[in-house]
Amino acid sequence: IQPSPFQLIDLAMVRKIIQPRQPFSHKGDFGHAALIAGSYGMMGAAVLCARACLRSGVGKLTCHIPVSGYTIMQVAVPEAMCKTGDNWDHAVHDLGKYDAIGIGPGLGAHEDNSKLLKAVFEQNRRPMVIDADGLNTIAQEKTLLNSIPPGSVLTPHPKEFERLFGKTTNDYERIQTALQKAAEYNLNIVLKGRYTFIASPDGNGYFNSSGNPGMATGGTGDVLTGIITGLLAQKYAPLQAAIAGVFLHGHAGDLAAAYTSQPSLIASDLIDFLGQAYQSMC
Ligand code: NPW
Ligand code: AMP
Ligand code: MG
Repeated sequence: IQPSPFQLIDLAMVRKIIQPRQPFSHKGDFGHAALIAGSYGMMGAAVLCARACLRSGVGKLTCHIPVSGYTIMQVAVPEAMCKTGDNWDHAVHDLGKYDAIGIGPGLGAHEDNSKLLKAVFEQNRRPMVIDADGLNTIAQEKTLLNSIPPGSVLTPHPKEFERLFGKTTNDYERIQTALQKAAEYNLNIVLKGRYTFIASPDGNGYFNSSGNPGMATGGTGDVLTGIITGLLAQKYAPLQAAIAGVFLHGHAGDLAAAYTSQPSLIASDLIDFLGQAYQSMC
C-alpha cells in the first residue's frame, strides 16, 4: 500500500510549527512585512489584511496603498506604516528590504495591475503571498505565472482558481489540478473553501480541519492573506506558514462563532479571536 500524499491539518500539527517567543527577542526578530493592497472603495480589505498581519505576530508592517486610502489606514491601523503612490499607484519601490510581501486584497480591477505585479516580481524574488485581484491579474495575463517568486503562496477561492487554471467539474479534478500546477510552477496553492486544500510543490496535499460556514462573509479571505504574510515574515517556511495560517484562521473562526454565532460572524471577529487561537498553541 502506498502512503497517502494527503494529510489532515489539525491542532497537533500546527502546535509543532508555531514557535514560542524567546525572552530576549525584539521586533526585529519577527520580520518586516509589506502589504500591497486596497483601492478607493476597498480600503476595508487592506485594513483587515493589515490588522490580521499584525495580530499574527509580525515585528513591523508597512502598507503600500493608494493615496486615497492614507488617512483610513493611518487611523484604522496606527501600528502600521504607510507608503503611498497616486490614485492607482501603490508606491512599489524599495521592496527588497521586506522579509515578506502580500499582494492583492482590495486592489480592484485596474489596467495598471499588470505593471504593478511585474514591478513587484522584479524587485522581490523571495516567496510571497498572492491573493484576490493579484490572482485575477495573473489570470488575465497567464505568462505572469512564470515570473512569480518560487515557493510563493497563492490563496484563490474556487472562482479565482477557475480564472487561473480553467474550469473543473468536481472537487477531485480541482485538487488534481492544484497539485499539478503547484509542481509545474513551484508554488504552494491554498484552494480555499469548507475544507481548504493546500497543494505543495513536492506533490503533497493538506486538508484543513478548522473553520465553519460563519466565515462565508466578505473580508475573511483578506484576513487569511494578512496572517500568512505575517507568518512568512516571521521566517516560517512558505508551506508551514500556509498550513499554520489556514488552521489559525479557521480556529479563530470557530472560537468567534462559538462566542457570537455563525450568522453574525464578521471578518473582524477572526482578527479579534486570533489571540485565543494562538493560546491553543501551547
Ligand atoms: P457565485 O456567486 O457562486 O457565482 P470575486 P470577491 C465565487 C475585495 N474585497 N465557492 C462566487 O461566485 C477582495 O479582496 C473587499 C464557490 C462569487 O460571485 C477582492 O479584491 C472587501 N464559489 C475584491 O473584493 C470585502 C465561490 O466567486 C465570486 C466561492 C473581489 O473579491 C470583500 C466572487 O469572487 C472582498 O474581500 C466559494 N467558496 N467563493 C472590502 N471590505 O474592501 C467565491 N466564489 O469576483 O473574485 O469577488 O471574492 O468578492
Ligand atoms: P474569500 O472568498 O477570499 O473572502 O475567502 C473566504 C474564506 O472563508 C476562506 O478562507 C474560506 O476557507 C473561508 N470559508 C468560506 N466559507 C466557508 C465555509 N463554509 N466553511 C469554512 N470556511 C469557509
Ligand atoms: Mg478574497
